[in-house]
Amino acid sequence: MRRRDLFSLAATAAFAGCASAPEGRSRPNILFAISDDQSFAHTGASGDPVVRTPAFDRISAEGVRFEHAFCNSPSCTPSRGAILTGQECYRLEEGVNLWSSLPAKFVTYPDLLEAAGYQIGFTRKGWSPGSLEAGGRSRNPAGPRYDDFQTFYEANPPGAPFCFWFGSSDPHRAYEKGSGIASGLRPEDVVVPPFLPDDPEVRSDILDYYFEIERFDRELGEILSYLEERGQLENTIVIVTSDNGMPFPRAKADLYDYGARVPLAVRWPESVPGGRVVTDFASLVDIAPTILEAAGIEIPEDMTGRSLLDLLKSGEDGRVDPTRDHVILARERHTPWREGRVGYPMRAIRTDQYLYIRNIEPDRWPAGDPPILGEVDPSPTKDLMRARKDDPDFRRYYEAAFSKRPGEELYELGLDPGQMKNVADEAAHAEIKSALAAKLDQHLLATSDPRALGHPPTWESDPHHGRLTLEQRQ
Ligand SMILES: [Ca+2]
Repeated sequence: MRRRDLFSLAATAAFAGCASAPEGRSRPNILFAISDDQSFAHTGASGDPVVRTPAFDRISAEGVRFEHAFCNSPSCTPSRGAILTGQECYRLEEGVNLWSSLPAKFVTYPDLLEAAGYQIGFTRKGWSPGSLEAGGRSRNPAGPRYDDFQTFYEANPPGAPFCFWFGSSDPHRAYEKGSGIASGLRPEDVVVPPFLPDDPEVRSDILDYYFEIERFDRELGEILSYLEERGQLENTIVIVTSDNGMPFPRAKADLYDYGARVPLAVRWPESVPGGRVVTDFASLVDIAPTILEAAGIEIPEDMTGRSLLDLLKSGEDGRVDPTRDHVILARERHTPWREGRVGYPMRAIRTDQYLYIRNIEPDRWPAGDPPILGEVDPSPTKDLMRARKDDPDFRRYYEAAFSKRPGEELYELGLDPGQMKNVADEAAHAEIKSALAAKLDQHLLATSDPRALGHPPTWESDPHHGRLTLEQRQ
């Protein structure tokens, strides 16, 4: 626990154990809705001209939308582990890897809410993928599993506060090819990100991804309507985000914006003035302490995330807290499609103007060994980029996604928002590069990253609990 005096601890414990908060106000419900592989840019509220996300847009319009929200690691398991524990993925031992375990000693925010009298549950994709048993757990770290939100809600005693995790598997691949166009979405309206070739195949693939984002959003809308009909929506903190970015080359599993920057909006009309857009940097590590503070529960000392509650309550737009001017990103082993089944360790710092990435093992292939390049999910876009890699119009995109990278990368975002021109070796940027590296190291040391502390991690040899079939990665 944080070092606070005994009176404070006792008061908090008493509050947490009560059926209702002081002054007769009931404790807020929590609805955490998380899509799977959705980049920051792909919501209506953030300005995408094609994808339709009325439920996300409503949460944004009636709450706070974060312009600079980032997952901690752009890979399902470590991202979800960081959300649930409020700790950076490299603090979670084996939990830093995809298809790993989350050792039971790591307390999650649903556990703490349950101990304080909350009804907790999740549906579909909670902490995942990985092995519960290998972590010494008998249930998902997100709580008991339910078929859907309605079943969970109806099983609860009337009036009991709840905390529910709605984990959609959209827009994770595989997609039904052509589903986006078949649903009426227009390929000519797609904004192709600057790191992908502008080709009809890519545009159609992006529309299939949008089709699934829209499905997630519709289901979120149904849950919001259900709560509204029961008079519960106003006392529910609704948080909507994603675990990592779009499943395309140079996006998911990479630390560039389309891999690590995610949508995030929070609505809580009782306490949070709505209609705001904030530019403060928020990490999904901050979600757990935010929820605990809103519920009046003491934040454990080993939660390294910082509560967003003051910011949410501030009523201000733009940069509310000047210290929230950067975020730290990390990755270890996503898929092990390399000789020796090792990962591709990276750390990064993202500020308003720069993205600085440190590739710890630059002799390895970032997207996995050729020719499988198994770090990148199979897709029509990946197939196209591989098939036409010798075409001058495609070569640079192929190189950016699949080739080896130097030990350091630096992107100047004002000139290069697509993060395609590495200026790490340019003398003009030497000073800022070293300042960013120092700031990154400071954070890694302060949060006990084993790599920063010089403790040889076992991550490279930790078990992979999933199946590894070649067909899955081609
Ligand atoms: Ca994911």
